Amino acid sequence: MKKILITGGAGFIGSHVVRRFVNQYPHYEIVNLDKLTYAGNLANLTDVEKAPNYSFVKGDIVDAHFVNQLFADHNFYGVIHLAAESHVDRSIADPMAFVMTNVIGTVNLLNTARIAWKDNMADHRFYHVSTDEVYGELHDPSTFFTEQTAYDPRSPYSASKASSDHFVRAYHNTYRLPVVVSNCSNNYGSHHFPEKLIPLMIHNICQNKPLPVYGKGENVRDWLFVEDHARAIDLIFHEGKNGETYNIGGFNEWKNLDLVHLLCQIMDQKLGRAEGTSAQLITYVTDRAGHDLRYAIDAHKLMNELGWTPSVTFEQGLEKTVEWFLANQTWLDNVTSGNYANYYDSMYLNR
Ligand code: NAD
Ligand code: TDX
Repeated sequence: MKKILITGGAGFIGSHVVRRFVNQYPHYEIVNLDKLTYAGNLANLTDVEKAPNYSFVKGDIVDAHFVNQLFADHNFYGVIHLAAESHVDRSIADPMAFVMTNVIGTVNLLNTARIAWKDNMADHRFYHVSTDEVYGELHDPSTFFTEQTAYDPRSPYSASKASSDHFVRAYHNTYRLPVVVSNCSNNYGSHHFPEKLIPLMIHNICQNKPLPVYGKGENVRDWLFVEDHARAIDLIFHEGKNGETYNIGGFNEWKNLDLVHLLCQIMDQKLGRAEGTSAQLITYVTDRAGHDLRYAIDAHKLMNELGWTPSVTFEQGLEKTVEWFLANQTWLDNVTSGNYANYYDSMYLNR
């Protein structure tokens, strides 16, 4: 049994990665390490929590003593590192939380792994999951972010992720730590925390609340279905070349305002409302400070070298996503009221 540590496995993307690895690889033992911040929710993993090859550990990647002890207790073959503070607006309000988890937490994991693996470094793998935001913003509509694009982070969130990416590559160069890095575009799908654009809009449409569009809604994002990201992570973890970076994206660019209109249309149909009802909730609000204009990923390296392609169209992925949110109102109510914080106590402390 190979033991794999997945950090941030109770979050949005992490829970999809944990689910995939637990189900696809019964011969791996998956250890999910998560601090359970506001964004971490064990209810994201109810379908796999009793699997014999899955276990959960509550802890903070910033705590060096704790991380050292975890590596001493388990002989990890590999790490898939997703734990992070992930919301740009929160990084503007509280940058230090992003420095602590995204930078210090990542360096803690790197340090511990290099010491634990020093006698047989080549037999291991450290996978760092990162974002397209490290490349900055694009203005010319014909350009895309490639793996060669120079870093130009412009928000505290992207600066902290860029810093962590640099540390990961520095550990590869300096200590020969066997790393792979991926930089992915905006994800969407089930279990997405409703502070991010798509789940926030779905939630507010259901509740008949205003739909806050920042600025004029002209900023462009490149959207990828979260299960396709998890599939790419699986492929890169197993077949990616040591020391390499892979960009992941869906070639699926949308202006925010167009996307919100599309969601309003889908939701009107699903909720049996007259066409145009939900769009009346659109409200223009003050723009995000330093709001990046456009992100767009060139994913050709991943497609050509490892044979990855997205499995669903945006229409299919969005349909599945909306249906999941409508069928899981309790999940949405719990995360918006904070009730899920009690879930850990009932599942893990009282049994
Ligand atoms: P998320 O905010 O939904 O989940 C983050 C998880 O990390 C949570 O479960 C949280 O409890 C945990 N965590 C936070 N601080 C921790 C700490 N100090 N110690 C241990 N656990 C901690 O984030 P997400 O959207 O699932 O993103 C996961 C990763 O993917 C992040 O590294 C993010 O930068 C990257 N990413 C996200 C997107 C996206 O669109 N969401 C796109 C590209 C890359
Ligand atoms: O209420 C809103 N109104 C609005 O217009 C929110 C929450 C967002 N927006 C805009 C800002 C962005 O242009 O929508 C776009 C998407 O915003 P977010 O969902 O906050 O995502 P973004 O800032 O693009 O970052 C996301 O993609 C890359 C993730 O949150 C990051 O973790 C990931 O690395």
